[in-house]
Amino acid sequence: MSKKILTVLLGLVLAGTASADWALNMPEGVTDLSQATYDIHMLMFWVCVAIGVVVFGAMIYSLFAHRKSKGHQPADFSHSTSAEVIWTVIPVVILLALAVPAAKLMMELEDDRGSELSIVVTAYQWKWHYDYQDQDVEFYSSLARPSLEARPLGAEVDPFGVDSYLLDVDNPLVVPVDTKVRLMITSNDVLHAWYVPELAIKKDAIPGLVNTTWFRANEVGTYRGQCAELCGKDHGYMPIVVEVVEQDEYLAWVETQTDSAQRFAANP
Ligand SMILES: [Cu+2]
Repeated sequence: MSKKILTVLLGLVLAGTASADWALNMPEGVTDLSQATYDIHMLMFWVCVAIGVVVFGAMIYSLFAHRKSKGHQPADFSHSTSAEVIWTVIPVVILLALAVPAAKLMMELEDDRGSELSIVVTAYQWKWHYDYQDQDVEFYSSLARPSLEARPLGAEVDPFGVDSYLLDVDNPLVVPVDTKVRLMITSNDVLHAWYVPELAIKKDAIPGLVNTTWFRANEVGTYRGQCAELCGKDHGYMPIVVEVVEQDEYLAWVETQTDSAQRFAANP
């Protein structure tokens, strides 16, 4: 029996090492605000750890040091004003100390002034549409073909052989690095949510309403996300891919996009 348990545990450990980018915590991300979000998350985590150590430490110490078998008698008071003041004041002070940096960061997250590029993001069942303002660029972004072909039950394509299975799209969102990008997020049908962890953005896409958010990516790279609001049967099949590229690469990409748009307009 114990051999069986050991085998199961070993299997679990090996399964963990097999998935390379397995992680417990939230990512630090690639924007200043994602780093700030991570830092405040860790600050609150360690405050909670400290509170846990003090509370459970006092409790466990009391249980052992004042146990009945040592001859201790229970106290019989029913009210203590000083204890009530202490257990009210200490949490209030801790909460206020945490609320100040949290509120400051929330305000920064909402401050989309001075953005250099604006993109309207519209969610559909089950894909995304990106419309670059001030540029003649707009396109749909849906699940990439290899994932699409491997998706059905009994498909001939093996999902394990597909790169970034269910996390890849045909047309990624392309943005320049070190640029303040404003996203205006809405929906054409039901509730969706635009969620990219590395950018620290999770914003609801609501029909009839425009939610605004922004990011400035510090690093060139590919950042993946998913729809984060249950939106129907293909909710799990509308991933998000953001390609952050160098400025000149971005301009070249815009050029190709407008070229193909013009060609299509001339000869649909
Ligand atoms: Cu959705």
